[in-house]
Amino acid sequence: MRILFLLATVALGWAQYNPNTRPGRTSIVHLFEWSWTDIALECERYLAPNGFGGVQISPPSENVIITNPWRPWWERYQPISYKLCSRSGNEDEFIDMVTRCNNVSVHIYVDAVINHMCASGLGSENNATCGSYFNAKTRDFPAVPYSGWDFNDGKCKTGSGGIDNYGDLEQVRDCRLVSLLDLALEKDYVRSKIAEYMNYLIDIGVAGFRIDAAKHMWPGDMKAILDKLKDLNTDWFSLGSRPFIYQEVIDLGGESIKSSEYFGNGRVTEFKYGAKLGTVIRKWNGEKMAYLRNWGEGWAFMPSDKALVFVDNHDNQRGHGAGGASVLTFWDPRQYKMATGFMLAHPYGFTRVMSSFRWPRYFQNGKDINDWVGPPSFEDGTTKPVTINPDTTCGNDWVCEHRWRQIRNMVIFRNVVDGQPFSNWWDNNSNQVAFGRGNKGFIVFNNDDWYLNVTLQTGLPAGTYCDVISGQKNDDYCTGLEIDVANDGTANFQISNNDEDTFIAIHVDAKM
Ligand code: AAO
Repeated sequence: MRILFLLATVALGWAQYNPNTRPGRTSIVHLFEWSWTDIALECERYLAPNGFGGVQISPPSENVIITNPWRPWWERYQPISYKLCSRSGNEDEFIDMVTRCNNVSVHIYVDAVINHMCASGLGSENNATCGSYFNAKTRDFPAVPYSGWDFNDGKCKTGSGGIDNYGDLEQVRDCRLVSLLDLALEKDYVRSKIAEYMNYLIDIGVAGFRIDAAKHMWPGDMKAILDKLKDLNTDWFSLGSRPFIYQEVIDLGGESIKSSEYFGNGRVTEFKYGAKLGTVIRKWNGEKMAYLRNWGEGWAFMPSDKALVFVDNHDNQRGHGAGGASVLTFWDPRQYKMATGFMLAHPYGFTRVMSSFRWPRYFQNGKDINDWVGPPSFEDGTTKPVTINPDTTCGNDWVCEHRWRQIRNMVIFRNVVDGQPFSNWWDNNSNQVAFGRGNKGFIVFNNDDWYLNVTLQTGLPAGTYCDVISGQKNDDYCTGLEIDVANDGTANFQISNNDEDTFIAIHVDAKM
């Protein structure tokens, strides 16, 4: 009995770090602002066949409708209730998406906005996406229900009621983040309402949660909520599986709150990753790719098995949140592909690929004044569908980075090399670097302003391999460069700094 109990607690503690992706599928993609209908289709037609493990979706809960500015993407971070209707679709569509994605082993990860409700100044003149009545001024959210007792108004000690100083951890957790009504998470009633919402999603079949604004919640309060969560739905997950938890905590150093305070609850977003990788690929501050030799914990990042990593996210690709100007996005495609390729080849962390929409970016005094613009939509505010072009890219201003050949093929690369050690590092002491993953894959980058021509130990079995960056192996045919690995495992690589993509990746599943 005692052993059983021990086993159960060990399993419980561990499972929260486990992404619950199907074995051999090692990445998820954030389909930012996609509709549930489009995500269901994408799971079936693209994500499953290409080895994606899951999808992070935009918040599914009811939110306030903001009309000034017109339907900003960020209205979805202002909940009104935990009913499932939003710009992405209604409850039936949500259930259909989760079912269809799970049926092809692509799992759904919900962005859970549980730290707060909407902005404090909104009143009954405002509408919400399911039509629920609310009045933020009187703290009235009858569709949950929450009332004045359920917020931290009395607990926050700043004069403004908001967070004025990120150096003061009590403010960060007890006061309002950008004026959003801060829930009193020490109350069992509030915890239970949130757990009820999350358990409903678990029953539908979701595999885990991104915990929005986790830094603004006391780790112990969050643990109390997580302890109320059920195991995953056994229609798709093995008995006793726990929801995957990754917490949005921005810790670039220099503030009082540390990522490590949250490790007891699950994984944590490693924001240093994208900020630093962007700096290196851009060659800012004297950085060079040769320094990536000890990438990961060697760069003072959190332990790999606690980290959720990404090149950019929906905030910092448009100047929100943190990371700064160094963060690479689809707007710099050549460098972005290199950064994403590096991330997906490197063993550190659990990887999330970003998939964006295009907006009319417009800088004034260094700030993008259109950083609020919502997803491609019709005049009435309905989100436009993701159309697919004959060349498999997306239309209607959906960027679909996850469909770019180089990125999609690196998602597959990561699956092929899963579990293999980081090996055979080489660099030219500048921006030409290479490394392998055991005897399964090898990647070479040329981010210098000159030609690369070098013979390297790849660790791979002898044979001819198809480069999955310039092309890919289709049946017996390679549409890109071919690389010959000799009997001793060495191969010659040549990359011009003027090539469309200045990196080459080969793996055993693309052997001719
Ligand atoms: C909108 C309006 C606001 C308005 C509000 C209410 O923009 O003007 O007051 O409505 O009417 C999103 C949008 C917000 C939006 C909100 C609600 O981004 O603009 O507000 O929806 O609609 C902090 C949080 C982090 C948060 C991030 C945006 O810690 O949790 O801000 N991200 C999540 C979501 C995000 C969402 C929310 C949370 C809210 O991903 O989409 O907001 O649900 C420092 C701190 C960070 C802090 C940043 C930004 O960062 O460390 O914790 O993030 O500041 O305030 C250097 C430092 C770095 C520092 C950075 C920026 O890089 O090293 O630490 O500078 O100063």
